[in-house]
Amino acid sequence: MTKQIEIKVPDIGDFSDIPVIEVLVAAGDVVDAEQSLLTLESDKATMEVPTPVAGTVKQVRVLLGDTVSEGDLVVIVEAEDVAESQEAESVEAEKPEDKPASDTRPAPATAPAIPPRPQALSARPAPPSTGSRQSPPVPMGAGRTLPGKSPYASPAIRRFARELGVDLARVNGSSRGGRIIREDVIGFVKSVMTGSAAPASSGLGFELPPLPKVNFSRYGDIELEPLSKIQKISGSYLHRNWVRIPHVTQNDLADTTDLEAFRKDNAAKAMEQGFKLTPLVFLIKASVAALKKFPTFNASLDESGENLVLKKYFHIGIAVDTPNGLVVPVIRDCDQKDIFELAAELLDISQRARDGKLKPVEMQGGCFSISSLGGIGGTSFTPIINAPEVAILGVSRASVSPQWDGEAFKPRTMLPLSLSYDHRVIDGANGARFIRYLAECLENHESMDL
Ligand code: CAO
Repeated sequence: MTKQIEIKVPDIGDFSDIPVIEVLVAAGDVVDAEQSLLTLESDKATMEVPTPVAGTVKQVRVLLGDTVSEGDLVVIVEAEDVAESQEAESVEAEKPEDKPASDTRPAPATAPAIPPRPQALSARPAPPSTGSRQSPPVPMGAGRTLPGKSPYASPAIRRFARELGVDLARVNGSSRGGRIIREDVIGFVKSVMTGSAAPASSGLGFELPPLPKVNFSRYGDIELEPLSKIQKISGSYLHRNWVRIPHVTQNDLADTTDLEAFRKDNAAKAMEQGFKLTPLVFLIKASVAALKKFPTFNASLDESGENLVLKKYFHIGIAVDTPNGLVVPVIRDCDQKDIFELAAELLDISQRARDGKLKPVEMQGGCFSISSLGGIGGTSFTPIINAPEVAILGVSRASVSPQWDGEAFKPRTMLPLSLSYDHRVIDGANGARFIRYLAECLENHESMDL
């Protein structure tokens, strides 16, 4: 048998007109006995109003921000399996026609998602009828817990967070005074699932303050554009790599005047085969030569962080800019391919990357990556290491500039190179040696196995 039970604000001491700071249920919700329905907050304390019975919420008679006092009707619950003894205590909820003349609150025919705002809720009503059932309020403590000491959240939110395994210390509260509400916990879980939340315990020896929450529409028109799936995935990996790897970026210039002449001489041959011969294939070859000379660059730290895994193969990842974001397909065995084979493969993977047709396996197993922005411009940048690799080469746009040859300034084509390396594995001197050697390979292209 079911009965409608009025839940009223219980004895809350000497307080009246207390703001409702959380409405934890809506019409139609199924609630357990002792489940919190509302959170009230006075200047001195925060407390919850639980339901004494399990059942279904029929009406919620308050809205967020309303003020209530002892005895105010706040929720009507249709109780299940009410025992005989309890039935005696419970009363049926007032039907609209039964309502006293003073109560002008509209009673919806069906339970609305957002109930009509009750009138005169702040006016002290008659004492609770004997038929109403109350559980004592659940205080949060004599005063609020200040943000920064421990998370400021109601017991219901703490329970909700516990159920989801969320550490409230990591959640930013968006409500008044930094209080954490249900939406904050849900937002946090979403950000963890999409990889945009900070790591649980950074283990980095420092904690960062949260990013500011800004309502940009206060300053002008805006529109929301969701990040692509690739952006979300690569964004979290880039963030991880940037934060977890101590990067150093070493810049250098390679004189590619002679190489450019050689490239142009061979451009027609490449075009006959249907692809362009860009500087990138020579950079792949120079990288292979430098990796052979400096094996610690062709390595990864193992899981313990105590050993280097030295690789005997030369698979080079190429950062490709696609309409959906950055991807890094890997060209395998670059030491065994000539510049024409590399150019053909480069065209193939960059086309398929842009068409979203790369297989996951084609983006795995790289030893070292190249990010070339030379087709666009720039003079230098800091590429982010593609873990578990330990170094990455950034390439900017070559330009002709006067270079002093000991006797005179000569116009030379200079290619800017930026090498980021993992300083846990590679020291600064070797970083400088690696990029200089790579530049010399480009400057003396005959020395390379093209
Ligand atoms: N200096 C001067 N010119 C250069 C150059 C350089 N370093 N590198 C390329 N060029 C020229 C090419 O020769 C080509 O000239 P033509 O049109 O006259 O033939 C033009 O620039 C365009 O080259 P490209 O970009 O199409 O070809 P590529 O082989 O250099 O690069 C690819 C291929 C797939 C790597 C590139 O298209 C790309 O996506 N680059 C972006 C990578 C990226 O986003 N990196 C950032 C990662 S971090 O967010």
